[in-house]
Parts: sequence; C-alpha cells; structure tokens
Amino acid sequence: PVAPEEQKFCLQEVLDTFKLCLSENKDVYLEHYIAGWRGLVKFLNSLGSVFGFISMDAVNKLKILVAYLEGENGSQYVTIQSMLKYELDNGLVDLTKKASNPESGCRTLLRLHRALRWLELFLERLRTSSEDSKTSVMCAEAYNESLAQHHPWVIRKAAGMAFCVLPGRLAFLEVMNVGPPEKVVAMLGEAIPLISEVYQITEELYAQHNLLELP
Ligand code: 1Q0
Repeated sequence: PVAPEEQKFCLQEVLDTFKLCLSENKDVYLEHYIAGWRGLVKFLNSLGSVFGFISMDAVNKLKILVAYLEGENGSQYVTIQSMLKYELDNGLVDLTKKASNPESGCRTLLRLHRALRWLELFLERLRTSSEDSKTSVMCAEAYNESLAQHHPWVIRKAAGMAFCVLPGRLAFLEVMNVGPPEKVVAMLGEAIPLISEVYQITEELYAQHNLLELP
C-alpha cells in the first residue's frame, strides 16, 4: 500500500477538505485541518526531495496532532477551539519557554497555522501572476512576509535554496492536476478565500488567548 503522502496531489481534494474544516458556528475541525495539510504535503513531495526537510517537519507536526486526536483525550481535540480550551484549562501548554509540554497541540498547530498564511500569500500571487512570473520569486516574497519572521537564519537560508529549484509557473500549475491554467486559476480563486477564512478564525482565537508567540 502507498502511504497517503505519496499519492498524487489534486487541488480539488485540498479544496474539499478545507471546505469541511469549518463547522456551522465557525469552529475549525482538527480532523479536516490535518487532512488539508496532508494534501499539501502530498503536493510538496511531488516536487522532489529538495523539499524533504520541509515536508518532514510538516509530517512530524501532523503526527503529533493525530496522536492527540486519536489518543485517550481525543474528544477534547475535535476542534481547534476545544483543543485550546482543554490544553489551557489543564496547564498543558508551555507559555513562556519549552519545559514540561514542549509538544502541546497548541504550539504544534501554531507552526502549521503560520505556514497557512504563507500558503495564502503564495497562492494569491500565483493566481494573479502573469505567464512570465517566477514561482521562486512569488514563493520567496510570500515567505518573507510571513513564516520567515519566525525562522532562524539557517532555516531561512535552506528555504531560500529550495525555492530556487521550484518548477516554473506552467509546470507548477500542471502538477495541481486540475486542467488548463485558466481552470487552475479559477479554482485558486475558490480555494484562497476558504484558506483565508480558516486562517483568520484561528488567528483571532490565538490572539484572544495571547498564544501567538508560543515557544
Ligand atoms: C511550494 C514550495 C514549498 C515551500 C514551503 C514554504 C515553507 C518553508 C518552510 C521551511 C520550513 C523548514 C523546516 C523546519 C522548520 C521548523 O523549525 C518550523 C518551526 O517549528 P519548530 O518545531 O522548530 O518550532 N516549522 C515550521 O515553520 C512549519 C513549516 C511547515 C511548512 C509546510 C509547508 C507545506 C507546503 C506545502 C506546499 C503547498 C504548495 C502550494 C500548492 C497547493 C495548492 C493548494
């Protein structure tokens, strides 16, 4: 059997999982959030081994969250909202420095959450780009505006090197398995607002609880 991370990426699938993320009262289901990320990791893996160090970190973080979700307190991890409440109420989050709970669900998800902002910025650039735009430049700009601020120099350097070997715009749109470029662009127009809403809701939730700088 093929591990889910190794199967072919399809943008529609990611779109569908992000659609499932929000409940009626705008809670974010962890299960679908994880599924969305799994789809993105699949895509990253299809770009080649240069991105391995990035996908490995994402996979590790997804594993941590899955373990909570499938663990004995799994019912507390159904939504990001319930996870925050549960971990905070029970003193399970290291608030100032990594100590007794270095891998809380809250701090783990925060890393993915920050990466979601990168994704939103990158996809918006991709959507509005012209034929001769460079994916490496779009990717680096999106990164510098978001994730880079949370990464030390070594990681920024390694990320910068990985961006340089990204496929060109057309090849990139092709791996999304949607069809001709116009169709991909249309689908991105649908996907970005969804990703953006999930990001905004999570951002506000973390801000309310003062958790945006968790170590
Ligand atoms: C397409 C190119 C992908 C480029 C991804 C940009 C992100 C670069 C991030 C570099 C991360 C390096 C690995 C380690 C970082 C950790 O130190 C850091 C902090 O965690 P911690 O535990 O040390 O405090 N981790 C993170 O910041 C999490 C990073 C997760 C990045 C996951 C990126 C997944 C990318 C998916 C590709 C999507 C391509 C778009 C097309 C999809 C269309 C819907």
